[in-house]
Amino acid sequence: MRCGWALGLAVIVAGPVGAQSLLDRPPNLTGGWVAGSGTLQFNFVHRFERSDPPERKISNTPSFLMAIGLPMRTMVGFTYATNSALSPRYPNEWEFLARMAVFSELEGAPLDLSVQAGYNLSAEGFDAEVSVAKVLGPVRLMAAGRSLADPFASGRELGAAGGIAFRLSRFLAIGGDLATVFDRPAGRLEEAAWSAGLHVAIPNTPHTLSLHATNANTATLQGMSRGGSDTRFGFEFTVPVTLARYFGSRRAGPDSAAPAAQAQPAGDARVVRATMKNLAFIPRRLEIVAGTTVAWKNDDPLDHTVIAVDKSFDSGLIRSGATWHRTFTRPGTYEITCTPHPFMKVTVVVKPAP
Ligand SMILES: [Cu+2]
Repeated sequence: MRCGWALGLAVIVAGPVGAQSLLDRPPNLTGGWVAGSGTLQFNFVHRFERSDPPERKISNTPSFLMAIGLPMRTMVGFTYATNSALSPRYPNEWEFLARMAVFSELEGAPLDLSVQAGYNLSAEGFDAEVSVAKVLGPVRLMAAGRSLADPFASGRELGAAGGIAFRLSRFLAIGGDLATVFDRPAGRLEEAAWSAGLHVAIPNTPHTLSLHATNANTATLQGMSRGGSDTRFGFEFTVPVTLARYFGSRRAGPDSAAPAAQAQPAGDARVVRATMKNLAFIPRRLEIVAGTTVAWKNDDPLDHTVIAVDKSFDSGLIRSGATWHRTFTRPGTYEITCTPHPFMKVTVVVKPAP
């Protein structure tokens, strides 16, 4: 199949679970997700391929991503794949990467824009990607442009990718993508890369699971851009580990990229909307005037609470998808946390009404 100029249309599922959720992206696109600040992210991709008869040998291709979320919506880490076919005689593929979500729809930008740069030891060169994503109802659309080191020569290759994911429910999404490099040298066996998957959020956990089919091999930028002639079946499992809970909780502090939300201008509707997402209150600091109602929506696939540290109020369990309101009538500073996740913190500063 020759897909010379095929340029994917990228779409993935919009959703409550957040950027590192597999419900927000198809199997071979990152969607520009970054781990939350202070979160160690471990993603495990495992793919299987069966050889022709009579052997029918099953070959496994695992890719492990280990990354740490930093402030400013930045993440650094590596992907390691043990059965890479990217470069002859180099089955252990390492990619060291840094990714930044420059603009985020969650924080008011019209779309998500992310950049990634890294070095692939197997291709012996630098790879980079710029990706955009846009949520349209239950759909998240995504497109990416890539500049890749050529693992067979000293040149560079430009590529593009796109995908679609569609949110069927809070716990279920389907997604697919297409990626290719342009001007592939004649005689190269590789094809456009494709994937299709069913993605599940495991209820009451921060984990998501992808069950998918693809002709791509490893989960590096290189691996996701190059398809083969065989279809592989596999899964991905995501494990965010919130390190912030093991360090002084105060240090989790306001995310410098997330300005404190301001109270609505005076009027009847003094309601400030906030969310609980990716095991964090967003925003982490609210400044309001007395009489303002804060509406916290639980956008995670698990239950949270909104409880004052001094126990002066307690929402009780707020189910996934539910919203809880509280009107703050007395000026003061309220330190708030979540009972099952005490590392979640939000500060509400209530100023006297003018
Ligand atoms: Cu919680």
